[in-house]
Amino acid sequence: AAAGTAPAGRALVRPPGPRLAEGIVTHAARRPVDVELAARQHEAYVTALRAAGRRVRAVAPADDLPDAVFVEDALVVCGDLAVLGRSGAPSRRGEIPGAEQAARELGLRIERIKEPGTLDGGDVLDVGGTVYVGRGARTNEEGICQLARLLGGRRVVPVDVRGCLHLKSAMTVLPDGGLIGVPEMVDTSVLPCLRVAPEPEGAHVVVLGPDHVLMAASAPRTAARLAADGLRVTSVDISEFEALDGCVTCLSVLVP
Ligand code: CIR
Repeated sequence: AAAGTAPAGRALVRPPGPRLAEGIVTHAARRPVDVELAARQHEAYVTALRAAGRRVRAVAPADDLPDAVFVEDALVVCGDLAVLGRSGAPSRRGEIPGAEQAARELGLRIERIKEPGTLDGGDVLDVGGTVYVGRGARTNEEGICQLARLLGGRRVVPVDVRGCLHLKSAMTVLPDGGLIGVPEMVDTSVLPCLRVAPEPEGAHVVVLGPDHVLMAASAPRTAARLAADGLRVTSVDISEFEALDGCVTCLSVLVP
């Protein structure tokens, strides 16, 4: 790559299946999900990743598993290590074998969270120096301890989350390493400063490059603020996934 343009790397996605509308809903208001619209939204999401230079690999579809499209929850990738999760929601554990296969095909080392540990990838926010891990309905203390052991020397900080599904429902990281999110949903006493997103959907940012982020179209005020700060913001409509408590981060796993 030319100076200053590190290769963008890869991304794992998993196409939505025919039973998507049966996915778990905990926080959103239950409403019908348009499966065909969801498929088109997913394609546009993949197009946005590709446009940013990501090589996108699809995990084999899992048509019987409504929530499989939220591939981020099945595995955590740190460098050349993939840690397979074990969701606090038993109905999501069937997603692991397909995720494991994809991680093997990428040549990653495989480890796994074991009973009685639970962990969803949506609870793991790697900001470089520190890995924040949400403690809540999907990820327990034992799961966090197992992850910390597997990550060796990394600094792992548990963060209690409330009123949302995962840590990354409440906060994510900006390209400069700063946190952005909803302070009421996380225990801010264990965090450095958290930039307040002007709307809850603005808590969800995928870093596509040193000055480029991907966000949901449902966060226009946050997008405008970040653009005013000089970031390039790509927005995608993911309404059908938001109806199932999903957000932009959970539809992919970025792999170096
Ligand atoms: C679930 O409740 O498990 C799915 N309906 C949504 C998962 C969203 N995942 C994420 O934000 N990491």
